[in-house]
Amino acid sequence: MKIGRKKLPLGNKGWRYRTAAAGAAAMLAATALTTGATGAGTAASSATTRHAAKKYNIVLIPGLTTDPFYITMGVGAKAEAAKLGVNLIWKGATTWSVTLQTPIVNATLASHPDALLIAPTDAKALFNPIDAFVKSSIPVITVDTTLANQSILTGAISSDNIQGGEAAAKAIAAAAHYRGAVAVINVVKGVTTTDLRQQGFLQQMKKYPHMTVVATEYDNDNQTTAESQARALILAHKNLVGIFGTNLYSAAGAGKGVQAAGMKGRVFVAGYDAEPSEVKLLKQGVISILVVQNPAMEGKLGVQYAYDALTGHKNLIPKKEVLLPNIIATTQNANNPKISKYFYKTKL
Ligand code: T6T
Repeated sequence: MKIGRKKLPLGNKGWRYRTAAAGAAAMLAATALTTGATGAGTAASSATTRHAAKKYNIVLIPGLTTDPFYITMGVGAKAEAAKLGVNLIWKGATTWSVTLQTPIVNATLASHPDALLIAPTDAKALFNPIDAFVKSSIPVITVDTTLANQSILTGAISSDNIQGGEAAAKAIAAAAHYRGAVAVINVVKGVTTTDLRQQGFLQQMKKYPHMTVVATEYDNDNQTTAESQARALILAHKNLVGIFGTNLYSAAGAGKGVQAAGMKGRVFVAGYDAEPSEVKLLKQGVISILVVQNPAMEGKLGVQYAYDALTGHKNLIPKKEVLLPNIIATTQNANNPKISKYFYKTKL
């Protein structure tokens, strides 16, 4: 799957291509960068050259710094930053926490970066801290999670979370022959990505008259909690046939819980993301499907859009949130390099 600068996925509405004018502007910028050293150029290209001479500081604040999903995003962002000649500063809390992320965001504003890329840990609570950047004329682009009110943002990039939730529901339903009880293990309410995944899952489940959703748990992004919740769900619901773990920790915990209870093949796990322990459970058949995202591309596009905003090419940034397609990994295709190349990295 190739997602370049020309072809951009936009929500469920298909793809939007950059216009010829936008493409020409991008080429002009690229030319200006290369011709700048020789001193050639028109007024437009010399303006771009002036911009390019400045080493921009772009800060990336992930949901948490220890999560392979965000680490993979950081890898993509760093590579793009190196290509464009900007500094990428990576900082954040080591756990998913509004209380810990907020002061980091505030301290970042005090350091006056040129642009901010951020995965807000809450759709509403982070609005004011982010708005303070916008009020200081610092462009903000959300990556992965976003704000409930996106009007202040320069750009937003995520995955198709509704589609991912639906795919999880379809996989569990098919494995269980469209009968039985299912449960969701989610992170915490108020997170745009995981709220939408749950929504997609629940709306798809409604289509199966012989299936019921018996519980929705919240693990606060803690794998051990998710594992205990999975074990408790198995004990409480004798007809349980599936669990949907809406992110990496929820899915890995659900898988471990099912494995520990000896319920592999009877309780099907559909999960999100693809760090090594989840991939191992997938290959063992404990997890049936993983909805894998493309965080490296999210990081790459985030840096590109920040650069576009800083170099006078805001017109190149899609106005609507960009939703990247998911990759569906299954026990059967997990060793296929076309799928496994999307599995997450654990080091920046
Ligand atoms: O699933 C990703 C991310 O998309 C979500 O917003 C939060 O959880 C993860 O980082 C995985 O742990």
